[in-house]
Amino acid sequence: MRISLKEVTAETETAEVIGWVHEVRDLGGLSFYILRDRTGFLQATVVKKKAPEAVLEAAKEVSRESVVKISGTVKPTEKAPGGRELIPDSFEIISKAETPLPLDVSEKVLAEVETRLDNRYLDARRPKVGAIFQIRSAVTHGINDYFFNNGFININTSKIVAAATEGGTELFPIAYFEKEAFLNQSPQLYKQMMMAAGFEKVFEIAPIFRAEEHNTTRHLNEATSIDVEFSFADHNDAMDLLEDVVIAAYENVEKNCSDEIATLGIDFEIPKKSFPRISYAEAIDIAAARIEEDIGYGDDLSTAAERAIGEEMGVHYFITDWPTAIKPYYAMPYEDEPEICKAFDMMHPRMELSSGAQRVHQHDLLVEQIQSKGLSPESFEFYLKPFKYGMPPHAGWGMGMERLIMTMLDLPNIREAVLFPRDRHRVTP
Ligand code: ATP
Ligand code: AMO
Repeated sequence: MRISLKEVTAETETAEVIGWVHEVRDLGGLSFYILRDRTGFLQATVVKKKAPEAVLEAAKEVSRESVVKISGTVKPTEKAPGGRELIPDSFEIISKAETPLPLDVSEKVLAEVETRLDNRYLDARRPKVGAIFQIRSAVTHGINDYFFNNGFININTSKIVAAATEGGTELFPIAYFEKEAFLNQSPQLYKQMMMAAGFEKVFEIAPIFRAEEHNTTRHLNEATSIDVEFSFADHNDAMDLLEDVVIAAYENVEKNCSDEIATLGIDFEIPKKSFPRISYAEAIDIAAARIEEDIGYGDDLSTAAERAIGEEMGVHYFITDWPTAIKPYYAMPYEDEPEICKAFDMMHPRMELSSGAQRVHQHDLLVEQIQSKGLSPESFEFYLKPFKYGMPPHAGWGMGMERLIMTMLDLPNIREAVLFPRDRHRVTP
């Protein structure tokens, strides 16, 4: 029976394995085949004078990245990776790889990102790339577990919608029979409507679509958003929950991905509660003192400003109490100071990771806020109606999965954190 390469140890007597041929080294009388699967490497050693004829034939014919099935005896040796080698009795080429390869999987230095993404199936064979997606899977698992263990209901909302939710970024229009329709920028309106439905605590991990014009290393046109909404909660509860979810994600990676962390060679530290919280006004003061740029109260935080504040604040921190004017209409203004709202961003020195807020739950105030953003309440009718028939107070946030992974693993480009990125120039593979 086939076992994984990691399961073959120096104590194993015989083994049958299937893997890709990562490297071939022919020393004349001896040849080495470094096999690879998702669990690791194993050296198969063919001694020309001793090997059966059929083994010699297959070994001669095989090319790198072919899939092979080898069975034989295992011997301990200091000279091979993992302290053992496999001496084949049988060597079968299951699927031969053509030469030359579009991308050299064994090369230590990664190729250009475009070449890698064009050949993602080969790129993802590299242990360093595979490790990112094993870790991403553990992050999803840890976050799902956290939500399920804490009474949240998993929901799925439509990605085909009739209106924008997040002002600012552009929408992707789609051909939808006779109607005007778009790809959803955020499940914002739908998760809030489920508060009116009495679901109390909901979450969704799903794609969001944003027609970001520019190609940057932290924007995608299709991203994965971790969205949450819960009732009888304010912005402080939402920030507490966000801290717990981020920590749960890191903890699950630490628990299950020690090999992958070692493969990536990164420092991995679980963030500690509580993340510092500063107001927007304090953040502006920090930025103004540190950067050349002219920056004042009421301005959006530029990338340079975010960096400067990050230097002062450390790895994860919150910026709270934003001017109502620069946050979306659904953010709740303070009763006694309505020009400031109960919105927050969770930051990392490299970028924003999440935005959230306590929401406006009063129908008339919401209409007013929609109008004050220059939007028309008529186009939000389906959203506004639930606010007339018993909408509880509620809060929530959205966090970009790729940005979480990118900052967790110190990846230089957000494209590294998604299997098949969509950007301005890329819709394939
Ligand atoms: P989000 O848009 O999801 O809130 P973000 O990190 O994109 O998150 P923004 O408020 O859009 O945050 O942008 C923060 C700053 O980053 C902007 O002031 C701008 O300087 C820069 N920026 C944002 N989007 C782009 C872009 N598409 N291209 C270049 N720079 C951008
Ligand atoms: P916001 O627009 O800030 O808020 O988005 C939330 C988070 O989603 C991620 N994100 C992106 N990641 C990669 N590429 C993009 N183009 C992109 N756009 C957004 C970021 C960002 O912090 N409805 C609110 C959330 C809420 O209040 O619940 C919203 O969408 O990590």
